[in-house]
Amino acid sequence: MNLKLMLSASLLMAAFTAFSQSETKEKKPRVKPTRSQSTSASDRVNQRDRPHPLKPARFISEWMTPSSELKFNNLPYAYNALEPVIDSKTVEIHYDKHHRGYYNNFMAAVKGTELEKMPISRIFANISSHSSAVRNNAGGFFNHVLYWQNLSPDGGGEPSGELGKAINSTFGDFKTFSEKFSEAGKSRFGSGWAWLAIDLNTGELFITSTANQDNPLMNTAERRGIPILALDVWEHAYYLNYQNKRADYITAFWKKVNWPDVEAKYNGYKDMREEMKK
Ligand code: MN3
Repeated sequence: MNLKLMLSASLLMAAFTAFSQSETKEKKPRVKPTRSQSTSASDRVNQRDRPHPLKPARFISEWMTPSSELKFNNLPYAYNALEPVIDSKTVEIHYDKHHRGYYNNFMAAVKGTELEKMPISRIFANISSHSSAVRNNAGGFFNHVLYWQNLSPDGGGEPSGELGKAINSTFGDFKTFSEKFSEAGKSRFGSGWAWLAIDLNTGELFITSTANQDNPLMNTAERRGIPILALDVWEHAYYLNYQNKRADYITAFWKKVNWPDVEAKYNGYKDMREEMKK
């Protein structure tokens, strides 16, 4: 073996060793805990380290943790950050009173029950066998997390990448999609939500709406899917600014949609359909 060859071989070996070590380091905290270990001290540390929600591969794991470990996360922006589309007072009451209330009531509803050790996605998959307190508050908590993440002070425009392509191939073009989605929100009678979701069986995108705090992950939904874009059409989401004019709120909503987040959810969730069915 000549010197040059030896040198490159040892360089290669050093690079490989460094790579293996970084792989080991990276992977260690991600080992899925067994149920009996799920409340250990090290898991609680991992919960505190929960990464930023916009990173889909990591974000997804949040819903795979037992319900008792879910946190009421900070709003990703200031109360006034969505003005003039959604006014500061509405965001404050909506996040700090309504959303927090759902979170607290959900935690209280699962406390001491087997649901405490269940990921919220699994609770949704069997929601028809749970109490209305669990259904309303688990939904209320989860749906609002999506809603806040789906909005951004720098939002608006149109999605690009894989999501943009999927929207065009499913609905024809973005305009047709946004009209159909808006219509789902406008025509929802009473309180509820409009959704863009990934069909749990086919992987196709679809638009749907649900009443109250239901969502498409629930086994009671008329078409089951993983929601990636949520629009809250309860009056508490818009009444201070828009009064009875829900249509105006929906028109303005598009100016604040956080497409990078919706796209990240699409890319992250589309291969998780089997897991979410359980
Ligand atoms: Mn709401």
